[in-house]
Amino acid sequence: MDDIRSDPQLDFHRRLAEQDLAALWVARRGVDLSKPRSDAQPKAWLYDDVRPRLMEAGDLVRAEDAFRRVIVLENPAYAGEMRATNTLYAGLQLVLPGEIAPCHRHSQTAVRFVIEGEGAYTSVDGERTRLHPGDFVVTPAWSWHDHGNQGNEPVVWLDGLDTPLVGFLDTAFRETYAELTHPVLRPEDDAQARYGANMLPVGHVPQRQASAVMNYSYKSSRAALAQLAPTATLDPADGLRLRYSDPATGGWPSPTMGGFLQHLPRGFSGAEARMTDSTIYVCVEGRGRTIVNGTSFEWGSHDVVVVPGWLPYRHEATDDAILFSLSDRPAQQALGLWREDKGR
Ligand code: GTQ
Repeated sequence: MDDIRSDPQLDFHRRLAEQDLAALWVARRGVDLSKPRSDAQPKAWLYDDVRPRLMEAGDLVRAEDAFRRVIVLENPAYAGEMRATNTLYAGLQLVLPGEIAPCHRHSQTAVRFVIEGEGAYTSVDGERTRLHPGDFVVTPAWSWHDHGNQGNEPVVWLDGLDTPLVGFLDTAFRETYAELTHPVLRPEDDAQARYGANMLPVGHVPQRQASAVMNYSYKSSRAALAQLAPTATLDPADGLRLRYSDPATGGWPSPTMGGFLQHLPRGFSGAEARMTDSTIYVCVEGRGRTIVNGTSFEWGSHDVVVVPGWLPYRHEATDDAILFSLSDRPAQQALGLWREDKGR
């Protein structure tokens, strides 16, 4: 009976394919449509393993020639695709003393989290900000930006870009600036004074979908966590977790990517949770592990862990720990798609 039935069906499917058509009930057979299943794999990179490669790159290419001297963190599920998660790109960028990463702009948004080194700046549309370890910096979509290291030690930061998402939407544009650097148009950290002091210029109207401030200093974010930690009510899964916000709107620092800084007290053993946003964690201080879908990833300072969307994760801290993270939650929330499951 089966053969008699399947033969006409096979012929039907072949004829559909010839007309660029397909039968939905066949394509979806056996697929669990009840929840997301990311192709991305949970993955960790230890800084001690990656840093030597980054320094090798420093010997091999100059920042000016490479445009951006970055070692990309590629999810093994997307080999060759420059994706850390389904939607996010991540890389470690090195700028050596005296170097300049030339000015350009693109429709992708970039966020930076400074890993090590003093003496570098980044410039956004002619305003510079000095980078210190732990600073969270936003380079809005289509803003001119260059980076320079005027100090005497290597400076490394994590770049997070929405490149895979922007690519998926076929909205990638890029332009190179005519000069190596953008002219300086405003005093250093002007935005910090105008927007970052819990005040706003009277009549301020946001000019673009990006944070009014460029640089969220580790000094102030870390101080907030330190002040709150002793009395904070901890989230069972995420401990004390704060998000970086645009002071002019209260919203996310960019339409596509959000940033977080969290404190997990020594001995913290988190409840399991899952969220639809895909998250890239960087340990800033302390030690611990994150168990993602049953696999345990140990982390210490500067190590990176990727948690794909909707995979169960839980954090444990063996020392007082500070974790930075970035995710695509703003994009998901803007589209009304974001969900979390904290088992409550
Ligand atoms: O600093 O502008 O890691 O354009 C990848 C692409 C950094 C940047 C990256 C970029 C940049």
